[in-house]
Amino acid sequence: MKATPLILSFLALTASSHAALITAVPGPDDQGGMIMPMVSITASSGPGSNPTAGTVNISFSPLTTPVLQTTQEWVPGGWYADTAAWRADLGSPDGVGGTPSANAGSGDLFNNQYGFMFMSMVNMMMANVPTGNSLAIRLDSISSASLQSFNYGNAANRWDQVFDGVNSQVLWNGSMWHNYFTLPATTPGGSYSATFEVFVANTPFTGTTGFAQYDSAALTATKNTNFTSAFVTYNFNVVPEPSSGILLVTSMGALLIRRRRH
Ligand SMILES: [Cu+2]
Repeated sequence: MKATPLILSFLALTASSHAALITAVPGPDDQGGMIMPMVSITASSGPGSNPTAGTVNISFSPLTTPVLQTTQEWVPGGWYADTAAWRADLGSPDGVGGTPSANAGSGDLFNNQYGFMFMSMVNMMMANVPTGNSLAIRLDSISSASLQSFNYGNAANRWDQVFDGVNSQVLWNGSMWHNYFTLPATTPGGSYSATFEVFVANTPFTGTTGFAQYDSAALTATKNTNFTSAFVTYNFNVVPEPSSGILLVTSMGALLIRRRRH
């Protein structure tokens, strides 16, 4: 068997995915599903109450570890509008997956399977967030300064960096919030993590940027020390990218095996 038809078949396979504009950043449904820590408050004043003291709890037992990947890996052939706020970070480099130069970006790896979620179910003995207070999330530690986080809003064309360094924080309105995490395209394979503290802040939520508030009032909000806080660690994996040479050999090998079986 000559190699030429194999190479032609391989080229035909790689060209079969056609480039297309994608109007939303790939989300948990594209990435393998949501993974959500459940935040609640218990208080001696009882479930459903407006408590003056209590404990923040986080229930979290993830079965899988999210993988940060490129847009091309989530949606082969996809690219973003040149005006999309996330295009410069998440867009593929010029020509990759058919990405036009005007729509190109730095090809960051990303994932937003993790989503903070607050519950106040009375029959599960959960109390409410105290009136005039709000929940807050503070970045406690991070394995790499390159692991960045963003608040995304599709309709508002919003892609705002949040948790810009250890001790940076947001106020959170308790709605399910799937903030994005990114790493540069050149990130080596391995494990990455970020640990957050969830606490009750002395400040009401007044945000206009979605479920998270990160204006100066939010960044300087103080803890209501009558409530014990809780911590959660998000773990991520980056799968080392095989060189294109290895990819070619593997694909040709797979083709060869398939042909021999027929
Ligand atoms: Cu969710």
